[in-house]
Amino acid sequence: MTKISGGHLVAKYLKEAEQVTHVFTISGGHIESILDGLTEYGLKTIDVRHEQAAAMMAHAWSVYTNTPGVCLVTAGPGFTNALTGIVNAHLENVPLVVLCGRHPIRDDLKGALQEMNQIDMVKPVTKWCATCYDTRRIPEYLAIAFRQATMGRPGPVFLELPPDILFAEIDGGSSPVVPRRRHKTATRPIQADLEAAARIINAAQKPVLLGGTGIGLSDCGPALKAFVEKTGIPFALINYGRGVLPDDHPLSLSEGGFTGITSGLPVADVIVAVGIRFNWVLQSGQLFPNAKVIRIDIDPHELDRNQTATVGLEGDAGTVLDLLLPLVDKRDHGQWVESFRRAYTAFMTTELEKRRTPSDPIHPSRLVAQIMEVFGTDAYYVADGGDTTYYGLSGFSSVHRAGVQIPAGGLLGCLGTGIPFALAAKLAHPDKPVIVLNGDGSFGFNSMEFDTAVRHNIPIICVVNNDCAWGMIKHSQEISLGHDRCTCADLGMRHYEKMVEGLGGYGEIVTKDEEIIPALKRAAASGKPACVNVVTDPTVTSQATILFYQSFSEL
Ligand SMILES: Cc1ncc(C[n+]2csc(CCOP(=O)(O)OP(=O)(O)O)c2C)c(N)n1
Repeated sequence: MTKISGGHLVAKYLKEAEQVTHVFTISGGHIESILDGLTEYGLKTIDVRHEQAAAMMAHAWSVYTNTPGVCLVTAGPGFTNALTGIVNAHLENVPLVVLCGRHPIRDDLKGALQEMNQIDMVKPVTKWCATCYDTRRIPEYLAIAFRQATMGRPGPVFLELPPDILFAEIDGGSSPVVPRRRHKTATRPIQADLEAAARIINAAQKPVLLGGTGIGLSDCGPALKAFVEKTGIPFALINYGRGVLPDDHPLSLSEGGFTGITSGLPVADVIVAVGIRFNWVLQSGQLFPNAKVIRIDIDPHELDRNQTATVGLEGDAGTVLDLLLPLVDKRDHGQWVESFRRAYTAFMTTELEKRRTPSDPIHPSRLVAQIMEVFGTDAYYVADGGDTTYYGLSGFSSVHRAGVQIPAGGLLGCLGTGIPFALAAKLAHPDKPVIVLNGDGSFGFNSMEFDTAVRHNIPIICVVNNDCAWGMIKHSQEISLGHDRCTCADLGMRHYEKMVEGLGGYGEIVTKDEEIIPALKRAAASGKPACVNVVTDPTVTSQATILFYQSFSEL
């Protein structure tokens, strides 16, 4: 009978049972057998320059493809470097599968190279973690890992694979790889709760639907469309729910940006919250003190977290919306939608004016508008930074699912996520432009991944919103400590475009408004991974910074 090594068995399982096509990784001796298996079975390896980026790219792959992303890292430092990416996926409920090397079992407690207790360290930030001790059981462990990552409320999982079991060979037939059965959750709310929710929706005068990652992971576009169009409820989608229905849908409130949306919520009388957590982003639910709240979530613990639901409906977002559909009335909330829009349009007047008007020095809002002018809504946008994320979120718009992502604005608030997200977006959608707007500070964390982009020919366009500072921090220090006491907040002018050029990409510096569009067009035409380094007004402070500072000063 033909023999197969543990490492090859891992690759065989990924390919045949899970149809995995891409694995994000950095090599290491402990995992060599898996890497060789990936070659043997024809999986594409995207080898990066820092394991943090491998974890973040695999996380983003889950977001852009709705299939679990896989990252493979070596023992010890490979593991610790990936940890930030794992925590980020944990806080965002993303189905990330982390395969990790480990010191040999036979060397436990001997002081082996890269020996450390990875499991205890990763346990609090994963849905499931384990060590596989038997080559024959590799397919079984992997099946558990994928099930745990994807079923119910998704999350990252961690499987440690020691070299003793990876290099060992077994009879090929003794550990068959069978496709994993996919089960969709069948949890459904009781009928009385569905009817109570429908009564509230049917009586609403000023309802708003807020959708989050649960909508994105449920991928329930048709159910959501049918529900909002029958009930006439205007909606706002954030996080990985963004774009499940396009921003240009007549009932979408996305054009107001998040600040616009929050400005209208205090007068709402009913909030239908679907797959969205009431965390700091929604000010723990305090944004809508006067509303009855219907909360729909796959995790029952979320239904009353931070604010008791008027009615809580446990289940998959799409399934629950389908169940509600026959119970709700056909309504037209046209007047309410218009008054909501008028409220945020007035609120945004200055911002809209800034977008239209050439500026010197360049205003970040104008920069975002010029980027939109070139690439339009048929593109994928990522923003990363502090103030930069505020401008990106309010100015970018896309017709695609997850077409506008602000991964640094998640619960971990993790700078450096932008370039890995953009690379994964381009791998998942090679025929669409992918633009990442980076703060100059956050650019530094994963900018070496431009080497990955060049080696693998992943032509993203990175626009650096270069204010020569850790802007959000600098501006909050200016407000709280004074202009003369800012600490660790300045970066100075750096030619990031030359760095990208040095790595084999395309680079340009821009200092004048009229240069922005031609530079972006040349960057796109180069067909290379590109960096357009735009020097922007260092004095501009975003609304987000002011709110952020206020939230601390109120402590
Ligand atoms: C990994 C990480 N380190 C530090 C911070 C703290 N932090 C939040 S905003 C910010 C400044 C971001 O500066 P930049 O990326 O240049 O964007 P800007 O605010 O200038 O748009 C920092 C350092 C963080 N959120 N994440």
